[in-house]
Amino acid sequence: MEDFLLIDELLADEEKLLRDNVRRFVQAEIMPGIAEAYENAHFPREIIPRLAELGLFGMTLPENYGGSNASYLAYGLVCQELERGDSGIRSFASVQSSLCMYPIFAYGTEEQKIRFLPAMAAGKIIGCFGLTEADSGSDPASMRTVAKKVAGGWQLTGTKMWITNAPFADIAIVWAHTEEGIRGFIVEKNFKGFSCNEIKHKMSLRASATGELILTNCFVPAENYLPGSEKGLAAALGCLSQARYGIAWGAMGAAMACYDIALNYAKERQQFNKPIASFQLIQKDLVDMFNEIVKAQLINWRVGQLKDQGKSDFNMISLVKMNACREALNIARMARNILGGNGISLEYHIIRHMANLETVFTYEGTDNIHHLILGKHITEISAFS
Ligand code: TGC
Ligand code: FAD
Repeated sequence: MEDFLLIDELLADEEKLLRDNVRRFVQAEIMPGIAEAYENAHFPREIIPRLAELGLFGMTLPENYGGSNASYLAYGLVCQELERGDSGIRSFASVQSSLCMYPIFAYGTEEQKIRFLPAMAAGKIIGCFGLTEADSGSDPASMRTVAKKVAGGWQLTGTKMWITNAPFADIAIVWAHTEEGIRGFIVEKNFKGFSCNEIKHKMSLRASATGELILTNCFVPAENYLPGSEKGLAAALGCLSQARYGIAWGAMGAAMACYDIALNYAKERQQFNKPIASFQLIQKDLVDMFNEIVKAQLINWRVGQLKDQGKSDFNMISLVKMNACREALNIARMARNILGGNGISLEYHIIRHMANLETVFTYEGTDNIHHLILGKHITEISAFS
């Protein structure tokens, strides 16, 4: 995908350097094995130390917590390049950084930050984020998991569903109802009454491990409570804003991969004794894909710039997540069609991106939910229920 509107001129040298390093890493160390990992429904855990070495976990956090004070533009570019490889690889990094390290940094005690963040930045402690339940997805306020105050801490009971990284996570950021409202807890995998079942038979995000968390009178010591989560549901949703921002860039990474494959294929594939790229209807499809990628790159960049200036809000992030996921899914579908029968083979990667993007369209707030978040913003009327 060419830099049609010279976005590189809007990026700092260190942002471009990091982007190019991650792009090379994905090309050299992810692409060779990703089709097989996807087919075998396997997350390649051997890449975790390499992602840590590249400094990709908690990169926007201060250095004393294992981060590198990187910009949110840099974080967006990293998500774009990881997802140009596979949405499952980017999801792993999103959850570790935005959904697990971020709440400890934003809502945790100094002890929790020192204990967990540097180890998570090094990839030595892996996190997962337990908000969704089987009967509570778009409406997390209706969650049933409860945390009861007991001597020395809390007793958590409930289940969480569709939790990325859960099958091998060391800690889970679990959200539960308390008498004062929804609060966040750091639940460690060896806590009594805490277990996880892996979710099998996914036909999307197969190179990502997903699980169900089961908490049965699970004791969580007081020192594992996130005091800053007293904002209630807003605390959990604040983590989502972090992840959703990265997803807007990531989904476009998958879209760029699909566009590049389709453009090169269309210039090579001969039908009726000429390249299919010479047919008007194919050129129309390629231009429509190109057009949406160029537009998404600009709004993603602007929201990243505003986020770095502390001027972004969750409505802006809803818009870029909604736009990117919808357009990336359309682009993947159009690219799959350009490849004809070859488009359904994992060998050409597009069908894997297309299936993955169905998850990305749904998680972190479905397309409908982001329409309603923005609907509430422009009309000042909540239409969720
Ligand atoms: P509502 O009254 O709208 O909001 C309650 C309070 O929260 C505040 N708020 C936010 N704060 C920060 N960031 C956001 N994104 C926020 N959205 C809302 C809001 O200002 C309010 O604050 P206050 O101070 O007035 O109390 O609550 P509602 O129940 O009417 O609607 C909220 C709704 C529907 C927008 C929210 O529940 C929602 O976003 N639902 C979608 C659930 C979702 O996105 N789940 C994702 C789970 S995690 C996941 O999928 C990880 S996938 C792996 C990966 O990321 O790679
Ligand atoms: P529902 O909320 O039941 O929605 C079903 C349909 O109804 C959707 O089309 C939705 O848009 C629509 N709908 C719902 N409410 C409304 C409304 N008010 N108006 C109009 N339409 C509406 N969650 C986590 O907490 N942590 C994770 O790590 C995580 N990882 C995930 C990984 C994968 C692979 C998947 C598939 C999901 C993951 N999720 C995770 C869960 C994800 O966030 C939820 O699936 C998502 O929030 C949607 O909730 P739901 O699946 O219950 O669908």
